[in-house]
Amino acid sequence: MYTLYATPGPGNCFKPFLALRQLGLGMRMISVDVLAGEARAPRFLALKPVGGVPLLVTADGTGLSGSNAMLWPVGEGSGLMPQDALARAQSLQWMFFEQMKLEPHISPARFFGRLVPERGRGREAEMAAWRARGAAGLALLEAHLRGRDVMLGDCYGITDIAIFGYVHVAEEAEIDMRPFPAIRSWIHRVQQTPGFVPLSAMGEAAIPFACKAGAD
Ligand SMILES: N[C@@H](CCC(=O)N[C@@H](CS)C(=O)NCC(=O)O)C(=O)O
Repeated sequence: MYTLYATPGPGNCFKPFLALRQLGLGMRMISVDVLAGEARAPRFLALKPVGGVPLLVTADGTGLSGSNAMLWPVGEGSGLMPQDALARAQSLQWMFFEQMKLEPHISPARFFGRLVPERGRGREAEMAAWRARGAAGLALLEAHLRGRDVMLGDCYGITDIAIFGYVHVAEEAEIDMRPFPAIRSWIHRVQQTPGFVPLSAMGEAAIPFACKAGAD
């Protein structure tokens, strides 16, 4: 049984959630209110010293940071895993790409533009820069996905999940997706994979962090 500390909303939190759901693995989700500062509260930092969500705690009590890193133990032994050393290296290559070229730009543009617009006021220049950098990353992804059904090899897997987390909500960051037809088709294919659940499903069965134990 895994415990996932996450906020329903961020693509980073959705990645392990989607993988756990698609594999039918036991999961208890604790909802952390990042806007209220819960991901920086002493009680949370005792679990994850670097702060922030998501945090995945394995059955033996090991805490894991890094949404893409979480996909490895969750996927191990399943058909979602890249099979050989080269494929694993390629998977890591795309996960690092996601954390450098996509997530740091799509995430804040979506957060300040769509999710919490009152915090985005006065940040128009930054927003434009995030959108431009996000679009530049998506152009590289578009070139990779042209002529492919999935990110790597012939099978949907953890690399697709890592990339999907933010790419499927790039429109919510007000990034124009019209120049990226291969990405749009791939998003549709991911949404048809067995056991797929949308990001909105994260709110359904979550236990609020504030109710899990005593107040700080
Ligand atoms: N690289 C990390 C990024 C984690 C991250 O930036 N988390 C954000 C939400 S997406 C957060 O918790 N922000 C609030 C905070 O750090 O207090 C990952 O992939 O998990």
